[in-house]
Amino acid sequence: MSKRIVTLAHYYTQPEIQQMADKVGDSLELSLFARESKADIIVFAGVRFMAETAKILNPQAEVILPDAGSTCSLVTQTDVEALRQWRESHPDHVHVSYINSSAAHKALSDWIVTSRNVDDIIAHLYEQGKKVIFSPDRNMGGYLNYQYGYDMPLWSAVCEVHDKFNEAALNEALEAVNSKAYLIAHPESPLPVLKRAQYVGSTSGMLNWIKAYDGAVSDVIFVATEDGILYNMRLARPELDIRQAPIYAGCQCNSCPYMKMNTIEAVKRAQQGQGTRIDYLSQAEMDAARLPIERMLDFSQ
Ligand code: CIZ
Ligand code: SF4
Repeated sequence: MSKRIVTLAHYYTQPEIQQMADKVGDSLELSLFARESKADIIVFAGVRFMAETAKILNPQAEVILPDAGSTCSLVTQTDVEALRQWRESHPDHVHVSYINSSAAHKALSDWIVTSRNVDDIIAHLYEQGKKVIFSPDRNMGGYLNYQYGYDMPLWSAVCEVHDKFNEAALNEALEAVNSKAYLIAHPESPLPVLKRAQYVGSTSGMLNWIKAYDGAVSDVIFVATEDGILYNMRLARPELDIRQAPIYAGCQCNSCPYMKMNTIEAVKRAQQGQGTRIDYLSQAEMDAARLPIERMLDFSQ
């Protein structure tokens, strides 16, 4: 019997890759899809931590990452041994980690969160009187501390893509618009940018915001996130003036180099069984990483 193959693509991959996929989504949607999938082979056109999450949630499946180099700066900026020590230096805190983290990192966490459920999960922990440490994204953690008055100690890694959005360039771009201008932003962006935003939310949250937009079509909507999602936004609302937020004056050109390693050729090769197999995680590591992910999925249901 031939093997069943399913191809998943993240919103940040190029449009041609998204068109080749059986399912397109953000990291949470793709993880949930991978967990329920009956496929023998999952080709994950995304980055390594996402493919690892799929393997952890569906260990029966063979998970293939098209390009071995598709990492994420939140992962490469985090030394897992240093993280272990940081966690041990806060023995009375709950360790909440963003899903953009390696399997080894997740295995050192009490809860995993995504940008969609992070507000609710941390509020739930504070309501229970818990103390929380947050890793790895210091922009996201800093925004939560600012927004809700928390005092979470933060790990210090950033998304090298979102961290580039720049307040001064943004102010200039907003002022240059004659009609009304909006800003929607992903919480991986720097705090001064987030403070200017009308909406701060996850990849899917921003897409839904665009879908529900009922203002004038002459308005300009700036989006502070990776450029891949603009394709889906324009597909959903072609009549709107949607622009990527600038990273310096005149440059609306911010994309994730790791996501873009998913070329058409690499994805086609992966569909033929070639690429990086996520087969290097030990059973113990997968079991330890699954616990905090399942905790999040149970909470979100
Ligand atoms: O990798 C990222 O920056 C994001 C926002 C992923 C996701 O889908 O939430
Ligand atoms: Fe990582 Fe940023 Fe790329 Fe997302 S956009 S995969 S957080 S480097």
